[in-house]
Amino acid sequence: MAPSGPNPFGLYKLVAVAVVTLCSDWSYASSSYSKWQLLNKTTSVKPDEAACAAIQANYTSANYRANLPNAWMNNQDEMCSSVPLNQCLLDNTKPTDPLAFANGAVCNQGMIPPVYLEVRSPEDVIAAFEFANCTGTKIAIKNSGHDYLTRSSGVDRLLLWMRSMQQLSYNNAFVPEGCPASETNNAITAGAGVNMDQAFAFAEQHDMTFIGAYAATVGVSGGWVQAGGHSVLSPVYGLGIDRVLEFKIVTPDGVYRTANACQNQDLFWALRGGGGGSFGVVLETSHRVEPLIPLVVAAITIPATATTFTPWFEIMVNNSLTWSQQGWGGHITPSSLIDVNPLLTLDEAKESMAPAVAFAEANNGSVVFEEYPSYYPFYLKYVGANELGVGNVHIAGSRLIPQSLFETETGRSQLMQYIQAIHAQGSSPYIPVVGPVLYNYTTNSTSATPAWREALWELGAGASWAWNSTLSQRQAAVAKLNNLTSLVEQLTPGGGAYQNEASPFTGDWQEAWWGAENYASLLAIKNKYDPKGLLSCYKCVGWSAADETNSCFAAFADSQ
Ligand SMILES: Cc1cc2nc3c(=O)[nH]c(=O)nc-3n(C[C@H](O)[C@H](O)[C@H](O)COP(=O)(O)OP(=O)(O)OC[C@H]3O[C@@H](n4cnc5c(N)ncnc54)[C@H](O)[C@@H]3O)c2cc1C
Ligand SMILES: *[C@@H]1O[C@H](CO)[C@@H](O)[C@H](O)[C@H]1NC(C)=O
Ligand SMILES: *[C@@H]1O[C@H](CO)[C@@H](O)[C@H](O)[C@H]1NC(C)=O
Ligand SMILES: *[C@@H]1O[C@H](CO)[C@@H](O)[C@H](O)[C@H]1NC(C)=O
Ligand SMILES: *[C@@H]1O[C@H](CO)[C@@H](O)[C@H](O)[C@H]1NC(C)=O
Ligand SMILES: *[C@@H]1O[C@H](CO)[C@@H](O)[C@H](O)[C@H]1NC(C)=O
Ligand SMILES: *[C@@H]1O[C@H](CO)[C@@H](O)[C@H](O)[C@H]1NC(C)=O
Ligand SMILES: *[C@@H]1O[C@H](CO)[C@@H](O)[C@H](O)[C@H]1NC(C)=O
Ligand SMILES: *[C@@H]1O[C@H](CO)[C@@H](O)[C@H](O)[C@H]1NC(C)=O
Ligand SMILES: CC(=O)N[C@H]1CO[C@H](CO)[C@@H](O)[C@@H]1O
Repeated sequence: MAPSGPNPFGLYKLVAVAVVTLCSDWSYASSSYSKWQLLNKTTSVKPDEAACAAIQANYTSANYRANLPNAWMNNQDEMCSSVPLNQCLLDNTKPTDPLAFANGAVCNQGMIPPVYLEVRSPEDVIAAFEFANCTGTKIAIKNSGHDYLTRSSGVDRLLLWMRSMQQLSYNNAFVPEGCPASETNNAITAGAGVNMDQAFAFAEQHDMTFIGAYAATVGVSGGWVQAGGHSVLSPVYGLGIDRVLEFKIVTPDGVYRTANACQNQDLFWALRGGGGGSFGVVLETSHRVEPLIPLVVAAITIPATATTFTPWFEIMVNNSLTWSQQGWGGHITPSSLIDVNPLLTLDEAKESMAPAVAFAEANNGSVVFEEYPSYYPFYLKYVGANELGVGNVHIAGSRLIPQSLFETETGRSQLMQYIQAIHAQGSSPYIPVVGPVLYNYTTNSTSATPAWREALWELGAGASWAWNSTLSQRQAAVAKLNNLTSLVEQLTPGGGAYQNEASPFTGDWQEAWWGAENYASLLAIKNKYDPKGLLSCYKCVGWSAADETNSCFAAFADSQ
């Protein structure tokens, strides 16, 4: 087998695309497409040793994976989790381990689409939708490949790869097309292939701040901004969905549209929280940016031990409400708190964090307070060093935790019990403190779950399984995750979850990720622009029980 990317099977590139008007014109392309699919079983080729070595050396590099059409960050997007033989992975703990590729090791296509199209213009997307409409092929859209829920890959889909859409511009008098000329904004407009690292650097060059994710290679225009989009600055400056001003998009009916507050408003609302890969292919997004923001950073670490776990988290739970109201945002782990604050002075910051500092000092921890003139140098020092690892299976499983739980002693003690339950299962709590607590939200301006507007923390536990695990090992990991998910759901009745980082096995996903009312409106908008369901992804708007049965998570459905 010939590796041509981290999935050693690779995938085939669709080169020339012409805009045609009759379905019969697609019959040749359609028959070639089925030939490509068949190649997965019949082709045996000589290994390209240099290509294999490069993949092995970079197997756990997010940057390497972000630049390939056939690599995703987490293995569940590449393997078919329900069918352990339907995958083609290396041993991520040791990518040179021959167990993965020698002596009859399996190499199957998994969830990786057999064919991709590198999108360079709206016309490419229009042609792809015609092909899909005429041949019944479903389309998947991939940008950076960070999705935890397998929504940017898919068995037998035609993959549209967005990474080549690299334009970036800054406008200090941006007016969304068709809006009153008086409504000007500082805005950055990014092509669909631009990632966070590029937007952060570009904004800084223009003395501006882009409010973005805590990861260098998450995309600016894809699943992040279309589903929610949190930042450590969200407590003060809001979510990605709050800050986006305009989308340029090709909808599945083949029309290139502009969606903003003044035209295609239904689509604009749906794209602000409805989720990626659902309403069309976004070619470009424009985002409100802020002037350079001076920040205070608190980086407090402790050597985590069996005895520090509970008192450390008690301090976090007891103080988080006050901290958020003072403008802090960041991440908490059993051994660290790394927070930024754009509102406090250095002295105020030290006073505010005193309980955590005292605990760290009493437990051999380290305490650093720093002032930065802007976000970018903070990003360079802290984000790369604290990013989550990739190249493995990582299933997310979080829920949004409302401020109200932190307000009462009962609520705080319930939260502590849940955090201890995560610990007891051998997992580590995942806690981005990113609720838009101080952001002045306009009612129903976005379609994500209204639970965001009450949220202080995102909290949860993930799940994982080894690259070569058996189905029963995978099912056991999902059963543990489901137990934790039901506990946190009981803690937050009527609440919600951030779809991008929620458990894929959430039972009432429509309710949890959007709320019943938003879901009904989103479904109507989906049916208006994509009546044939040419775009279909796992638990995206319009997903059905029949789709579930055919999905690569089917073997986990009955454990919900
Ligand atoms: C290491 C890591 C760190 C993360 N950090 C954060 C964080 O700090 N804040 C946060 O909010 N989230 C974070 N996430 C979650 C992240 O927001 C989601 O994984 C998100 O879906 C990534 O979007 P993407 O476009 O980069 O990825 P992809 O996997 O390429 O796409 C995700 C979804 O968007 C769709 N999509 C992509 N491009 C387009 C397009 N041009 N038009 C239409 N649909 C499109 C895809 O079809 C898919 O449904 C993180 C995830 C990882 C793995
Ligand atoms: C891949 O890994 C090799 C060896 O570590 C390194 O020299 C090379 O720069 C990497 N390539 C990419 C594209 O990251
Ligand atoms: C979609 O496909 C149908 C046949 O299923 C065809 O009649 C119609 O013209 C196609 N529409 C477009 C926009 O290609
Ligand atoms: C929110 O706005 C959308 C889009 O305009 C609309 O379809 C929906 O009905 C609104 N929901 C509520 C509760 O007002
Ligand atoms: C946290 O607050 C509770 C009361 O709500 C108190 O019992 C506990 O001692 C506090 N813990 C710490 C470490 O401050
Ligand atoms: C701190 O470290 C010292 C030296 O390693 C050790 O003797 C001491 O017990 C530690 N204290 C705590 C509270 O962990
Ligand atoms: C919040 O928005 C409302 C209406 O848009 C405005 O009247 C109010 O002053 C704003 N509050 C803050 C703190 O910006
Ligand atoms: C899976 O791979 C590991 C090495 O990463 C190996 O030790 C283990 O035996 C393998 N398990 C199975 C079931 O093959
Ligand atoms: C899940 O919880 C149930 C009931 O609380 C328990 O019986 C079961 O063993 C748990 N399963 C796992 C995998 O932890
Ligand atoms: C393992 C695998 O994915 N095999 C697929 C190869 O392509 C054919 C034709 O589409 C499928 O039927 C197989 O399932």
